[in-house]
Amino acid sequence: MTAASPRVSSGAAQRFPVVVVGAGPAGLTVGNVLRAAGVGCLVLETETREFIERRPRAGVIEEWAVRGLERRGLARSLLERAQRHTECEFRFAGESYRFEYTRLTGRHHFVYPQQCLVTDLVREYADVRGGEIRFGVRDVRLRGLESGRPSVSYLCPGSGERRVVEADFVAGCDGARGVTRAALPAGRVRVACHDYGVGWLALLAEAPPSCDCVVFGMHPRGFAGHMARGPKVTRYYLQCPPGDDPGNWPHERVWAELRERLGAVGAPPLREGRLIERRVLDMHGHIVEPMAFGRLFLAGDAAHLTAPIAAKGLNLALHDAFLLGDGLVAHLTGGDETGLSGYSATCLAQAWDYQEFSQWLGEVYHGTASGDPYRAGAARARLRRLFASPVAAAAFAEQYLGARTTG
Ligand code: RFL
Repeated sequence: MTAASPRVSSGAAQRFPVVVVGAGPAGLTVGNVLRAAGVGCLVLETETREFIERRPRAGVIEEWAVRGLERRGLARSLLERAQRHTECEFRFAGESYRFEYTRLTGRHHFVYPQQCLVTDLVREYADVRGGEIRFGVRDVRLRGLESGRPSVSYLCPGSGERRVVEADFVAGCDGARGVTRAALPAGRVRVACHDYGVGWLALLAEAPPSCDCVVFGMHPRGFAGHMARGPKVTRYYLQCPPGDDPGNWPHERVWAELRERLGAVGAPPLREGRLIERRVLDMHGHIVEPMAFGRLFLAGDAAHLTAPIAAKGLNLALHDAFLLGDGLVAHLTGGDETGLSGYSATCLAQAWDYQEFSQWLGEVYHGTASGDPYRAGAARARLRRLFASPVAAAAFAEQYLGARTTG
């Protein structure tokens, strides 16, 4: 061993039926499903518990996903505390247009901050169902995925020792910047990417919502969005150049742009507040095909990154996690391989459906400010159709609210 290489733990490798890499919504849901069925499981996470329980991200959760959590005993707090949203508003050319999707479909959205869901899922997994989770791990590596005995190793946060854990299966739930995706050999995987060519300045304001629903502003200066996150915190988005520096967006400029882009006749004034998050997200998406290799199954953002345009990423992560959790339980407790063998194809159908809708909606949001009169005209036509054609409205509502397309 060289001086630079970490010490390998002297004890025998530990063994768990499933090692889950990543404690986001996907990994924690898989872990909870496994623990509920009495299946042994270890979750590895690079961050601390405090960090993941405070990391703000998504907020819009689709009704089928909440019902899926509820069926698995994971939605108690969410159902008590989440807001129900029944309509959204489009603002363009100085006018506002309400889109009442619950009236059309009978279904609604739940609004519940992702960090609250993660907090609930960690508590249930670790404190209630007795699942093991190791925080702060470093340099996670996967081996032997094509063998019947894969292993995952990592560096311990305290000692710097490398620990090896053997498993029957590995769930790669480590998000878009994780390591498990890279374990799929280059010749056996295809990554399909889409770059929207724009950035979004993602903002969290310490201010109550300015409207009783989600608002989308299509403006020649760029898209702007308003989404409640709770009674005292609101998420806003401003389209900006990709790679823009958040430092270019001081408080006054942010609120002036939001007022301009979300302005409409009769619209209530924006309720301004301190900006507690300000980051630029480059809008792009990708899908990894297939989502499984040997004993490794990818779930959530590790397999498919969906730009937050249509608020689909968390929902897709839950979709995968339900199927993967159920498939692993069926295999490990009853030898039934059906769920795992169909896992990748079923998840990919759903992921492509949501990617396509995000692309369609992205053009509605960004066409107006594209500088291309053709794209701007087409975006206006899409918007007009939503309010002129009941069939177009029903189709939009179905996709906006989301549904499991398969399974
Ligand atoms: P996550 O949540 O990224 O969790 C992955 C976890 O893995 C850890 N990790 C590792 N652990 C061990 N070893 C490694 N090598 C590791 N590398 C990373 C990470 O620390 C993390 O804890 O992935 P998951 O579980 O797949 O969940 C996906 C969702 O988080 C994501 O799709 C959504 O947040 C996307 N998204 C939205 N989705 C919605 O459905 N509705 C929304 O309203 C919505 N709004 C958003 C969003 C994403 C946003 N950002 C920041 C990209 C708003 C924003 C601003």
